[in-house]
Order: sequence, then C-alpha cells, then structure tokens
Amino acid sequence: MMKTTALFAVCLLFVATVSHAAQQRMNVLFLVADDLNSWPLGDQHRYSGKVIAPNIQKLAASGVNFTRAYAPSPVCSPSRTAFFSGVSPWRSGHYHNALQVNESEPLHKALSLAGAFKQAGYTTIGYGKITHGWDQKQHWDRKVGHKRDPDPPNAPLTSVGRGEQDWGPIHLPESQMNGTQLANMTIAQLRKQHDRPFFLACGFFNPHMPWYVPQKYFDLFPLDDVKTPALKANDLADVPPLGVALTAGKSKFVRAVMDAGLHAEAVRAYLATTAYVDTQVGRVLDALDNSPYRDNTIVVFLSDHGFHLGEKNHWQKATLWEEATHCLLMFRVPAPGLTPAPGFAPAGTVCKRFVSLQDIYPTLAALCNLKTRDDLDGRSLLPLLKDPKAPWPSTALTGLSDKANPKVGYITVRNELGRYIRYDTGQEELYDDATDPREWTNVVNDPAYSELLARMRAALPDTSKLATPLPAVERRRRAKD
Ligand SMILES: [Ca+2]
Repeated sequence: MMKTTALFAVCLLFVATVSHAAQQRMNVLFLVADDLNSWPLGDQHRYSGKVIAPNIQKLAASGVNFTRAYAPSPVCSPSRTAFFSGVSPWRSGHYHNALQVNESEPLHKALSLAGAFKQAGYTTIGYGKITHGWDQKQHWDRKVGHKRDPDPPNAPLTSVGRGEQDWGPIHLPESQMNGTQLANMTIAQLRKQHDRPFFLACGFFNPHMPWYVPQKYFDLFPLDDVKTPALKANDLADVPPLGVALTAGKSKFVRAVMDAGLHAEAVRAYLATTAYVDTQVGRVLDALDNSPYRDNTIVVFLSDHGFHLGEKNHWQKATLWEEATHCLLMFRVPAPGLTPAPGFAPAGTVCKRFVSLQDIYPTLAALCNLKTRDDLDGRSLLPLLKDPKAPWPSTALTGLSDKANPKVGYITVRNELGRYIRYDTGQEELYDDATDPREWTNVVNDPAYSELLARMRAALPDTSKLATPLPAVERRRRAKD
C-alpha cells in the first residue's frame, strides 16, 4: 500500500512538473490581416485622414510596434510563404501568386512555423487565411480555412465594380460574416482549457477586396470628411518601363474610379472594412485579456503587405513602392502580472528600425525556445523587443516578379536613407527619404544623388545570386489572392 501511495505521489509530482512546465512555456496568438496598409500607424505622408482602428492601436500601445515593417513580397502568397517558412522569396523563387511552390527546393526542406511549434509539443490551431499556396496542412492539429463572404445579390454595388473590385453594404448580418466567425472560433479556443501550450493563429480576409461590410462601418466615415491620399500628377513619368508595367493591370480601374468621382467613396470603403477587421481583432484580444492565458501568451499582429488606393496610378498591391511594401507588425510579450516581461521594452514602445515580416519566424523561435534550423532567413527581433534602439542592420528587402517578365526576380531595399529598386539590368529607381518620403521623384539619374545610389546599391544582396522565379501554375483560372 505504502509503495502504491509513493508511486502515486511520484506520478502526481511528475504530472505537476509537466503541467508547470507547460505553464512556463509561452502560448502564441498570431493574428493576420489581409491587404491592410500602414494607414493605422498615423503616418501623415501616407494618409492624413481619419482611420478607425482602436483595437490594433491598443495592442500597439500594450507592446512593441514596429512602425517600419516591410513585407518580403507585396503579394499574399509569397509574403505569407516567406514569413511562415523562414525562406525568403529571393531564395525560394516564390515571388508572386500562382507560382509552382512545389518546384522550390528550399521550400521542400523548410518546416513551417506551425510545424516548428508542433515539433516543440505545442497544439497548433489555425483559423482563416494564414498561409496561401504553401500550406503544410500536416503541421496543424486543427485548421479551418477562410471563406469569402457571398457577394450581395445585387452586386456590383458601384458603377465601376467588376469582379472583386467593388464595395458597399453587405446583406448579411455581421454575425454571419466569415471574419466574425473566425474570431468566434479563436475566442472559443481562448475559453478552453489547454493541457499543452498553444500556437493559435487567426487570419482575417479583410480588408482585402471586395469591401462588403455592414452599413454601420460606412457610417463611421461621413463621405464629406473622407480624405483621399495625396497624389502627384504624372508620378510614373520618371519610373522605368518595368516599374510602370507592374501597374498596367490596375491603371484602368484607377482611371474608372477617378472619372466616376468615386475616389473618396473607395477610400471610405477601405476604411470601413479596416474598422470591421479591427473590431474582430478587438473581440479576440478582449477574449484573451479575459482568459487565464493573458499573462502567458505572446501576441503577434501583422498585415501581409500594404495597399495602393490610387497612388502611382495603381490599385491594390504587387508593386515595390512604399504603399504595397510597408505593413503592420507588432508584438506583445507579457509575463505573469506584468506587461511586458522583465527585460523587455515598456508597453507602447515604438521601434523605428527597419524590419521585415521575414523576421517573425526567428523571433518566435527565440521567444519560445523552439529548436529550429539554422538556415532561417530573417533575424530575431529579440534585441529590439528589449531595446528598440539596439544596434541593428536596419534594412528591409522585398522581392517580386511580373508575369510580363517571368524570368527575373525584382528586388527593393528600404532603409533610413530611402528606397532603391532594381528591376532588371539598367532599370532602377531611387528615392531619398529625407526630401521625398512619398517616393514621388526618382533620383536614380541625378548626379547629386550618386553617393546615395552607391550606398543603396551596396545594401542590396548580390543580384546574380537571387533565385529566379518559379514557373507559373499552368491553370486557366484567375489567380486568386
Ligand atoms: Ca514619380
């Protein structure tokens, strides 16, 4: 009897130790918005009108907000593949949507971020749009994808509407919208008892087009008060042909919006959809804060890339300028009873170092002591989470390819000095951040900037070593993004 009791006690101790260890390991709540540009950051050069995103801003105020975060690629699939695989587009060759990711050897060898957590004993749960094209479904214990909300029965709702490029009040109650339901599922997980640490991801499709959200979100922005982003006439006149070509598919739509006098309406619809997704993010964060996991859950919030609304005669994404490459990235690293954890920068810290979504994987690996491969691209942001002014090679790279020129990967470097873009032999752009933060004047041929040009060229990786783009998926369907 004594022996049994002793054994039982040992077992109890073991269980207690394991469960204590599980408690010590940080959970991760990983939140992604789709096509959300940097407007919620309040940068007046980008947008000077009112943006309503109080929940995202509240999260920023409770953690470290990287206000100079850039996407590895300005399109959904390559950006998400890069930050979830740890392999950059210029190593994988995955520079655009609908490329054959299975043909990439580095991606074959890669372990997804969810896989790294699963391997470490975490429960991995994903709701909605997290990856796109490189999905590694086996790395999720539970995964439910996103569904695009049905178009209103009388769509298009605008005179310029075609395909996904439309906006207006949705016919569904908010509770039936996919974003609301993804938030509900995530909240349900936060209300559950978990016996292992969790990696819980929720990816919202908004504010991707179409912009169909309840009328009340449009009503937040009286049309007369809506500002449109500053535009420069003939902004593309100094852009080389391969840069102009990136806007070719969207310039007609921009013209149609402008000619119909709908620019402010379109901007309002984007702001309304942003306010909707912010509301859903807020519901999830409130659920976390009201759960037992508040003090042992790292929160990451990001957008997969930026978004144009008429700037440079362009709409949506897939360019190498600031509008499409600049995105949101914030971390909250708490500790029991304390936010933030000891040694970390105080809540509300703004870090202005130039970073990339590529840095997320190594950062989470460092924060959660994951055993990861040593060939991850990107850099752990841990030093910056502790001290936002820590020494840091402050550069961010973004890669992209164009179907019109499928053999070449384009690349841009962004740092405190400005932006440099290299499309192909002899085609370049250079913008000086000090005098031209809106990237209106390409000074690549201006002798006054030869020193800046030399420095920016030197900041680029050896372009001869960039992976060539993977072959395109040969299917007769419109590439969804
Ligand atoms: Ca220009």
